[in-house]
Amino acid sequence: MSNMEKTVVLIKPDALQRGLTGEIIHRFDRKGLKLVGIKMLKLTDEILDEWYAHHKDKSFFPNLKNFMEWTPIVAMVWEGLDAVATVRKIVGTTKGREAEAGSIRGDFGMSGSQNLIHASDSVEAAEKERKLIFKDSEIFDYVSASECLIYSREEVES
Ligand code: FUP
Repeated sequence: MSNMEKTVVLIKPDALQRGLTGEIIHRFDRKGLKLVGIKMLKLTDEILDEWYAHHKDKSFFPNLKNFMEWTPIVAMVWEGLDAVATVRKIVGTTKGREAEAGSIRGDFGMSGSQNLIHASDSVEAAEKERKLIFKDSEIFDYVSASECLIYSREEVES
């Protein structure tokens, strides 16, 4: 199916501590994205060094790692047409106080470092991130009963 993508979302420690886990999952659910994987885990230095390899020389990197290891996180894989860009739009730009109202960061956050949520920024990043957290057997392939309400036939069959 064209542009059917999987993307990775992390509910970060600040969102977990603030009781926003359900609210965040609800937003992706209501949008019409399909949940194909979910687990709770504690991130490690090994995972974060790979995950944020492109940030490893930045001054904020040590604090970022500390923050991400503060509590367990909730990791999810969501599937949908153009899911990577769609989820980034729902998440909002990095700094909460500048993020669009209506986005998760725009509605619930003020910080640019404690910013509630992570979402893959490309299909390639999504694949890399998925493999760092999920086994293949933890990603589910199933038919969504609501797919015919969410997409036209042409959109999913083209
Ligand atoms: P995003 O894709 O919006 O999550 O943002 P980036 O990939 O640019 O940054 C990844 C994470 O690094 C952010 F979610 C928070 C952290 N960060 C900081 O702590 N300080 C900064 O100046 C920039 C990013």
